[in-house]
Amino acid sequence: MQVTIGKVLGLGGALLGATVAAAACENKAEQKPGAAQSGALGASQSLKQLMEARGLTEADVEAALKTYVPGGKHDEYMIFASGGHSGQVLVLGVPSMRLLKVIAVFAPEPWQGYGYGGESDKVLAGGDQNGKRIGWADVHHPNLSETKGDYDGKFLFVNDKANGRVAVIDLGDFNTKQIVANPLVGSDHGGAFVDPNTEYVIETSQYPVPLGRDYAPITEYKEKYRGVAMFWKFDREKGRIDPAQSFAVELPPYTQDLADAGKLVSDGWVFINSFNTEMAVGGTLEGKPPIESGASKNDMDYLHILDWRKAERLVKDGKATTIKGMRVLPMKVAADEGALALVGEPKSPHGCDVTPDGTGIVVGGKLDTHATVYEFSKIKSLIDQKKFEGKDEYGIPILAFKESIRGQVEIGLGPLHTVFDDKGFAYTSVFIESVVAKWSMKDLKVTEKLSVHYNIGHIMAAEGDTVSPDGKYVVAMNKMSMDRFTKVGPLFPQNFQLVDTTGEQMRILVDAPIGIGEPHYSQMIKIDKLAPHAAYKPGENPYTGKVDPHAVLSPKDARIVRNGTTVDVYMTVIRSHFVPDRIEVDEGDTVNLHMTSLESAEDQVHGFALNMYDVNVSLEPGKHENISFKADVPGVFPFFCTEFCSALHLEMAGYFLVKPKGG
Ligand code: RUQ
Ligand code: CUA
Repeated sequence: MQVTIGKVLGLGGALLGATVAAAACENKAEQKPGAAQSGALGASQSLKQLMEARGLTEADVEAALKTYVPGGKHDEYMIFASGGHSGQVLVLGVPSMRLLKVIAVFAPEPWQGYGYGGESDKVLAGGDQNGKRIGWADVHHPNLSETKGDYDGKFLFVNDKANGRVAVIDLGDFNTKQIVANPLVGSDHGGAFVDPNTEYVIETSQYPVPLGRDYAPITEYKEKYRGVAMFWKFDREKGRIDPAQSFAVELPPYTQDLADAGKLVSDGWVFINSFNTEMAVGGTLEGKPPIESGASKNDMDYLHILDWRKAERLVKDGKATTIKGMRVLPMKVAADEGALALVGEPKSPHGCDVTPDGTGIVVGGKLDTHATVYEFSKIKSLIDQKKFEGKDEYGIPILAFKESIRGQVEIGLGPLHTVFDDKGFAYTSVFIESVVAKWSMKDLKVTEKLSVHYNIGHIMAAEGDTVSPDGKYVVAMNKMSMDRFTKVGPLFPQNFQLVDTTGEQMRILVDAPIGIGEPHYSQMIKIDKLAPHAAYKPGENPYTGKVDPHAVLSPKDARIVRNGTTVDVYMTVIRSHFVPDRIEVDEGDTVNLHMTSLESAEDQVHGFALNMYDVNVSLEPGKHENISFKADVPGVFPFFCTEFCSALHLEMAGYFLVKPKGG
């Protein structure tokens, strides 16, 4: 007997025969009512019986076969997904959708020892604003570094929409190495995306403010409030953003939204959409319309078209002014020199996505039923000919909408973001309708709609932002899950759905609830492009990439050195002891702990936690950590390892004693 499995088993070879032989089907034993659920786990059941017992359809079994990855086998792709308000980045495997890691980025994370006294504190401090620690972030759009328009697997950049910051994650150790705070504005949205060779990490603002965030009355919104496009210079050698080489371009206060960099033919350009070109400023208590309705009056907002290479040249030629230490190219200069133009875009647009060949820019209209496809060559020739329809009140030239587009796709209610496959199809997330709309880029016609669950925001495709997307998978990133999962209280999980796009029809393969929210964008990279290291070099400081000057490479070198009221402790860490394991200081001393893990075996991790002083670091093999604090609380404080590293893990401990003043 055989159980026929649906014909569309498209993905990759062996799994995909049209039938699955159910060898155990000779077992004719009748299912007893009530025995169904326990029977479902029995080893000798036939596939058909298992399906019946668990209430699974053939489509379910097909989805399971396409996505099940046994322990010990690895996934084909990796997803880097925004962790939303958690401030972190989620790493998932595809097709299993297993959660592999949560990378600590903008918020402290105890397991990774991120933000609890060690070197990572300096990274978090990079995101301070006005000397204030910002304790959270809203991570929106992770973007992988690119070389020639293809993901190179080296770095990941993410933006904090809430506080206008950008982080750099090194995929050598999946650690956040740098956070930079935008000195000009307090929020961003178009970012953190890169040009095809990652010369710049680009971040465009969201809510306009006076640049530099100084005070100006809201009645002077049009005159004093501004948006900005930041070009953070990325130094690949150092693996860091170089703020001194970075610059910004001033933009009108149009509430810039999403953005994308050109590629291939449009390389060197950036496209930024906007809403609230009405420049509504609210005033609900004063009886004025809320920003929401004020911002929805016009039929058209503006897509901003920016020639960033020209802007870069203008900045180099000294045409920029400096605000809060950042070089800012005035929009008047950018416009007059032909580096900045606008073109209309239908009603409250969202999403701004350049096609893989770089010829088109797709913009969704939240309050429109269309996605508009702009044609880069048309835009370019209008700009070259200086053929403008007029200028906005800031003197920025406006191109004629009709002459700038390839066409419009009738999508449905609430199109947002668009991604691409390898066969000339685009996939647009449609928020209000809760569907993925698949459409042909050749004739701009929708060919299929797939219901997703529910209210999809972003959508993502395998290698979808490169010049050569892979096809195969699309991921719907849904805002709501309603009835999809067991209830966990009034705050429901958000839901990623893995969609198979290889067949004639799209199929949902996995529902993957996400335990933190609200996730926005993600990117999916082929696993073989990543080459993370399994351990650090002995004594390596992960934040310099070098052997730390304070590294202790042998227990023989472990020591405690007092210098006035400063105590330096040079400590080694290996299964299952710390050397030294007794440290005594005087109240008020400054204590510097220098700790090196002498482990070299893969996955042999220790932690170091110190009572009272809020100290906790993770010590992966080879890693060196430096911790500094003032011993301002007298008493006796155990320190101990926080990873179950060996049978004698609990014994991996010591004492930190602080002798009271005058004691
Ligand atoms: S934005 S849906 Cu940053 Cu669309 Cu999230
Ligand atoms: Cu080292 Cu537990």
